[in-house]
Amino acid sequence: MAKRTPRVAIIMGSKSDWEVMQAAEKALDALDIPSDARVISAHRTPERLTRYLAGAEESGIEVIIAGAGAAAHLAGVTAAHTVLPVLGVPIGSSELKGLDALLATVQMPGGIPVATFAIGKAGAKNAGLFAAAILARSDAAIRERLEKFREAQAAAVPERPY
Ligand code: RP5
Repeated sequence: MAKRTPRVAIIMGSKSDWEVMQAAEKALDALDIPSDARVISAHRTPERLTRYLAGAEESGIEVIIAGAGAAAHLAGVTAAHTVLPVLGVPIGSSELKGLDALLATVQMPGGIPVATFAIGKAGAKNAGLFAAAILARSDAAIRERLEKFREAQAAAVPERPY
């Protein structure tokens, strides 16, 4: 079967971030939304970043999820290069366990917004779901799948703790 055009990019500063960022891919897969995962570092591979972003929108990407740890500038630099929505996921890969990445991602000066999610896997999962919510505004099939996901999630919560 032909590979479908990815609508969401999942970029991350290092291969070591994939363990966390897979949660974004998993959330998108569950809603049947094709995504494209790439290792792109804002400081180690700056040219790869500009090249990828220059072609992203034209290739069909509508939302970019960017995960990075430590002095995490990937999401901010990405947002500087595109008007696509950028969802930042701080990763707890450093000695400061993600607090550094959280502050670096969330504290964008006014003018270039990055929507920032929780540190780690919960943040990656929610970034995937949020990307789906953005696409659902103009795609009724995704909206329906998102609503079904919420219903199933609610149904799986037991009413009693015992
Ligand atoms: C950041 O530094 C990456 O996003 C990663 O979280 C962290 C460590 O990267 P590696 O040294 O494991 O490649 O840029």
